[in-house]
Amino acid sequence: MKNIRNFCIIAHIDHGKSTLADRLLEFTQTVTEREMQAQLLDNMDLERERGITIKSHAIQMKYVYKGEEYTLNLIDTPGHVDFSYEVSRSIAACEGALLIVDASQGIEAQTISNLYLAIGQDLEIIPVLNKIDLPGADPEAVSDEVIDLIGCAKEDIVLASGKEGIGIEDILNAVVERIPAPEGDPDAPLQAMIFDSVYNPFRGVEVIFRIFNGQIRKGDKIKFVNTGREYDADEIGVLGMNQIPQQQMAAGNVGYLISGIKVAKEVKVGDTITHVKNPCAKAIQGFENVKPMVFAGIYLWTRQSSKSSVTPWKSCS
Ligand SMILES: Nc1nc2c(ncn2[C@@H]2O[C@H](COP(=O)(O)OP(=O)(O)OP(=O)(O)O)[C@@H](O)[C@H]2O)c(=O)[nH]1
Ligand SMILES: [Mg+2]
Repeated sequence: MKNIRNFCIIAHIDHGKSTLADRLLEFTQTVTEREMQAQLLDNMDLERERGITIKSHAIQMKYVYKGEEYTLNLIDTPGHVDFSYEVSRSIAACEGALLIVDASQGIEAQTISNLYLAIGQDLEIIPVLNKIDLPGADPEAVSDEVIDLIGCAKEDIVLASGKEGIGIEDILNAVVERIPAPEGDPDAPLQAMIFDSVYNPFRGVEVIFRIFNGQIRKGDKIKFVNTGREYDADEIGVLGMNQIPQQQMAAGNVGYLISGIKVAKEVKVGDTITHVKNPCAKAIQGFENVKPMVFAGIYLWTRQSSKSSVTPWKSCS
């Protein structure tokens, strides 16, 4: 577990999250040159048509840092305010977040509300100034805005351009160095949180989960705590460019589960997966209180916008 990092990418709409995710996938050779296309994780038809992210997308990368291999589970999130709920689910599955800010636009409403969601879940925040290649970029002024907002040091801010591939290695190194490894007990009863689901017409509903405690094996009899429904774990695995089936997965990891569920409504995001025998004592908490955080974020942003100075929030490190 000490070599796992779970992080999401959050920002205001269009500040370049998905493009930066492309560069991370390229740099870590998760995708080949042949497979690469712009905003690769935006794989829904509607996303490609509109050029925006609608659903969160999780993908696993391997990264070697100082001679050690790390497993990085990245979750790209949508920036549009209509999809804040998506973001909140992803945040609950992570220990850290890349907070992307467009260096020509500066901090915007969703920068703040997504930041507050992340802080609400106690995530380590890595601020990234993106699009520094743009002629209108003003990294100095926008750095000051970021420092005012989160109270970090200037050195904590990573300068990047997803378009030009600037700062990509710095981001990966910061992920490994600054985001804590997941905690959890692999020997405890299984406790995993569903943070997304995808309907596949051939395989049924694919449940995307994060394991907090315990282990899950292919073929296990499992139960969703809130709905009380029981299933067989027909297939489990990690999410690379394609799904990579596994025999067993343990605390700290992120993956998918296929268990013959045909109806999307049976899967409740935020629900806890456990074993039928030896179930965990309680469902995972900390999910239901994230929505009020969005409103708190928007409220505070409105207040801050009408004042000239911003209250520092929390140190980045
Ligand atoms: N000049 C420049 N343009 C960029 C950079 N990164 C992204 N873009 C452009 O900005 C636009 C938005 O990029 P996306 O990566 O889709 O942004 P996003 O934050 O994922 O957007 P949503 O998921 O819809 O919120 C696209 O036209 C990108 O080509 C960059 O570093 N420099
Ligand atoms: Mg996107």
